[in-house]
Amino acid sequence: MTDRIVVLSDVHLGQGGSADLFGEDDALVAMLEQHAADPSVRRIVLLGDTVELVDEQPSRRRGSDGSDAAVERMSAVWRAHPDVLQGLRATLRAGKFVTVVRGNHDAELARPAVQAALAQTLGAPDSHLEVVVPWLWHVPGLLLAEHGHQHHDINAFDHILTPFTDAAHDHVQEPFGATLGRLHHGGRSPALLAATATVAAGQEALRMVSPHRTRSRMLYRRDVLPSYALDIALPPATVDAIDRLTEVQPHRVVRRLVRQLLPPESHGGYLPQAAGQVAHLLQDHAPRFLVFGHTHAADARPLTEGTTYLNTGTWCSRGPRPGDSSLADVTSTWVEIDLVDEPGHACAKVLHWSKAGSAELLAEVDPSGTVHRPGLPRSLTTPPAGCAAQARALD
Ligand SMILES: [Mn+2]
Repeated sequence: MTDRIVVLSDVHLGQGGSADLFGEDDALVAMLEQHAADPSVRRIVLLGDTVELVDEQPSRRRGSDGSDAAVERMSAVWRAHPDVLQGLRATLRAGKFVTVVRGNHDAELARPAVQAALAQTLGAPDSHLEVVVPWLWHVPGLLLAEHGHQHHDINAFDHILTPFTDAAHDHVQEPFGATLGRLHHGGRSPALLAATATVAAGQEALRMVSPHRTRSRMLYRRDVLPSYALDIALPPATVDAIDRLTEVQPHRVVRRLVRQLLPPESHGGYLPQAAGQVAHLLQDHAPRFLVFGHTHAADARPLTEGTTYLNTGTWCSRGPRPGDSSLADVTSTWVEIDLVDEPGHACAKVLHWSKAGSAELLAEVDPSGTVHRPGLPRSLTTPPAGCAAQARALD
């Protein structure tokens, strides 16, 4: 029988109200119900940014507050989306494994109190629930999955496995991207925004070259990464190389900032590019699939011989930027990976949940690694007038 892994990400479940990016409760619940009832499905993976724990309101100070506040934010999320919570509980009750991977918007899941609250809310203790994978989720030969923000120069953490800024672990680092997001929500004039952002980027660049950061990065690589690598069945030298690949340099932050101040453009190409570098670093350990979220651009692209880039896309209202995906620019997407006999011949699909309430195929990866794009699903080929941009991005 087929052993299917379902991966979705970037649900961005918020606290309701106008700032909440998620409004597809009924669709997501229907999609979860379909998978809970499917005997082929073994596991659901929530690949980061599942709950929105970053508050972009300008009134908030930079840096996170205590565990109690983070737990309260998550409780407010479940109060705003009770059906989704019930859908996840029902998935576990149906005997499916559920794995939660941290993203940059739910980095506070690193706090033990927030993890415990999530486990309790979902109905744990339950041996089928895995909270929380801090960075890489590895099934040797088959897949290596991560949220993807470590490859994004404004959203990478200095130490993703221990994202705290103090010894007592009271404060979780906030990536520079969240600071920029807050500036954009502040209602500043373009000129004032540019000036404020430039000052913030200068401060960030100084922080990056500080002796304190240099030393903490060195200690992290020496004391934390090697045992983690063994835990996830990868060679320590490989995990160290992936960590160095994601190390942010000050000039990249400044370059990003300049682009940020210009009109929006396609920017998601960095992730398939980083995936290619990761595949190269993995060498003989390269699995069939490297799976990411974060860019909100559902995708399937061949990387190297035998390894394919997959992106789960998003379920929130902030869809992909034009050109970021080689498929359609749509939301409500996910990835399915089917292990039929051995990992080397696994297949994958990228799917979209249609407005009519059914799964539609966006791309398929066959056992030889060839990516097939069947063309736009019927529900997407006749967009209403004014929505032509939605149907543009097939190559
Ligand atoms: Mn993200």
